[in-house]
Amino acid sequence: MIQVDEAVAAAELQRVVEEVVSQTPVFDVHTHLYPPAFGKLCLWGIDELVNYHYLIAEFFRSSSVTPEEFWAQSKSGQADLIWDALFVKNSPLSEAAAGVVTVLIKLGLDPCQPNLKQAREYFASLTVEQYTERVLEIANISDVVMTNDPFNPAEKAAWEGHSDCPERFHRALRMDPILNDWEAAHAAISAEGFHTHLQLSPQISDEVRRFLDKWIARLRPVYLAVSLPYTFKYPDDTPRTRLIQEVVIPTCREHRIPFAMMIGVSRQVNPALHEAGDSLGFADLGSVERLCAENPGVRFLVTVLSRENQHALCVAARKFSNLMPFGCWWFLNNPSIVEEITAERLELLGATVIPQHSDARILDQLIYKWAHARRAISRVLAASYSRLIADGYPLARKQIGRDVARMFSGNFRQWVGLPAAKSKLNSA
Ligand code: RAT
Ligand code: ZN
Repeated sequence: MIQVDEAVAAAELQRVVEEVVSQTPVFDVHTHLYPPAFGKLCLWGIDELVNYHYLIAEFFRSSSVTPEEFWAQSKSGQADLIWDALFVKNSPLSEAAAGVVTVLIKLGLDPCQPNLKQAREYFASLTVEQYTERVLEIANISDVVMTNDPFNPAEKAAWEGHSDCPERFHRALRMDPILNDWEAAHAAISAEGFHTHLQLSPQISDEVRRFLDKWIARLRPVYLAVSLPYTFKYPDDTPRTRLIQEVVIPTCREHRIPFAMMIGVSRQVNPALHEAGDSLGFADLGSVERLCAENPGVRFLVTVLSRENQHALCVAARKFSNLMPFGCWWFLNNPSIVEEITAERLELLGATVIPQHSDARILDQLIYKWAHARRAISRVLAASYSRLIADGYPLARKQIGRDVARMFSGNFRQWVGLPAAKSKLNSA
């Protein structure tokens, strides 16, 4: 029973919510980061930060440099071009550009320099180990989930060389080729000594399961993951449906690992932009509902890329308690859309969601992605609580702490079977 004398006053609400949100550590459930021991796979520093593919796409809108000319440059040459076009000759208004400004300011650097000299000197003075600790501390992140792709030769070599990974860098087994390009997956899996064939059969499914079992033993992943096109349909008569039914779902069941689906990509609509050339489309969320209905014992983590799919995802989650919506993905990770989606989720699902993930590819991005996410989430939470207070509800600070801790780490920990985190917050 809440005592009225511990209730948060309306005038204090925004400040209290911001304080709780900034002090609550985050478990970042989807990133593309690696710990320092992974060498070249671990991306950090100003040249990587400015070369983020979100910024590369924006660069071509503000420069007459062609993609061919751009890709012919060295990484630092590319960063110089982007800095000049997006930060010197233009104001950094977009979310990806504003993010770089946030990172520089939080590190004590000047975001208005005419070139990258100052920033390069700063990063040259640090080790990646020191910097990793610093970033996780500034961003107040307890844990991150990596994206571990056994079909990527560099990643495969890293795991075969050393599987030493700090516990706070959790693994996620990404299996896009298996579900999106069976021909390529078959070639890679058979090259590892498994007896697969292009023509699927129960024996081939068993071999693919053995391949996944091997990688599960090596990575101990918190979930299996795939990015699916917006045309994804389940069931259909492609190898994907059969592989979901005969390989992925039984593997998730046996190992008690959730299945994460990221749905809505339209790959390479402009291949000249390389990684920056993907777009999105509206997906059929009836497919998600059918999977959840058929497999009540399997937990699904789902994020969708189209803004127009967000409401249907919330409604699906109301019907299926084995469905956990997560994050505002990629083109949705902009403050106005994060606020809109978070409000929609709170209204339809309360605190039973994972409001955001960073998708950081470069370590430094954790600083801005989480500073901006915390700002957007605080606004939406404060608005929801203020309506309760206006109606006479005595809201306690510890309730705010409990809700935020749940959304920032508790829901995910529970979903993937990790023990609850010890609270660092004084919730009184
Ligand atoms: O957000 C991104 O950086 C995308 O390029 C993708 O990596 C996406 O997040 C994915 O995991 O496929
Ligand atoms: Zn991603």
